[in-house]
Amino acid sequence: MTKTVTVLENILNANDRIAASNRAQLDQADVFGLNVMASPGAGKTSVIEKMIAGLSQELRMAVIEGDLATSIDAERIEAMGAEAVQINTGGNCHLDAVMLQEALPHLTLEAIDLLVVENVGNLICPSNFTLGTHANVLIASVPEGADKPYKYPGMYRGVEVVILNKIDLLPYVPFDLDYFRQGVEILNPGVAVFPLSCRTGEGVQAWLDWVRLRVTVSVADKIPATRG
Ligand SMILES: Nc1nc2c(ncn2[C@@H]2O[C@H](COP(=O)(O)OP(=O)(O)O)[C@@H](O)[C@H]2O)c(=O)[nH]1
Ligand SMILES: [Mg+2]
Repeated sequence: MTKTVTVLENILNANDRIAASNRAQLDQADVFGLNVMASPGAGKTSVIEKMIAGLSQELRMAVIEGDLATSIDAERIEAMGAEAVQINTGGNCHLDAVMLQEALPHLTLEAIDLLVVENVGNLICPSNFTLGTHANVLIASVPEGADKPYKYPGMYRGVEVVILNKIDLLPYVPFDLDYFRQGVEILNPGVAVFPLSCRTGEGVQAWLDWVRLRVTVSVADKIPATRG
């Protein structure tokens, strides 16, 4: 009789267990973790740079950068004045919970309120691997085309927020915003969508407001209720 080995399922179960332990570490230190996913070049690092510029007066931020190779993005983050840890996946197309587990000891979690994880640029694999962060963000961008929600449903289903970056290019690049929004809404009803431009700054404030609120609510959730 043929034996079937469910390798992928076992890998994902093991990943989830480590993700749970990562989450426990973050919770213990009152750190809110954000997993930022997108295709290469959509503007992940640019959005994180805007977050550092706009939020670091109020929130202590650190960034974990996931890339196949190089520390180019970590250097960009450090140039903005935030602490950065680079993970090189050596060919892997996504971060997984073990990689985050190995990166966390390089940070002083007690000195951080918001940990942003820039995942490897890819619209398929990262959505299959939980990291232990508290929210998943997907950054789409105008030049990629409005059909991406329909083509990459797994990614669009598994996120709490969708950013549409590079709206400064809308006058120059064909992009049907309604078609895009419809696709997002079908896959992920009610998901927050933030159209913005890192280039002009348009829409960035609304995104920063969401982050600020989300971090505050998360911390407030953990404060034990007082008895009257
Ligand atoms: N026109 C335009 N270009 C942008 C915008 N945001 C980022 N870019 C450019 O897009 C390219 C990729 O950005 P980057 O943040 O490195 O993307 P990542 O690979 O997803 O981290 C860079 O050349 C950025 O300058 C934007 O809002 N408008
Ligand atoms: Mg980047």
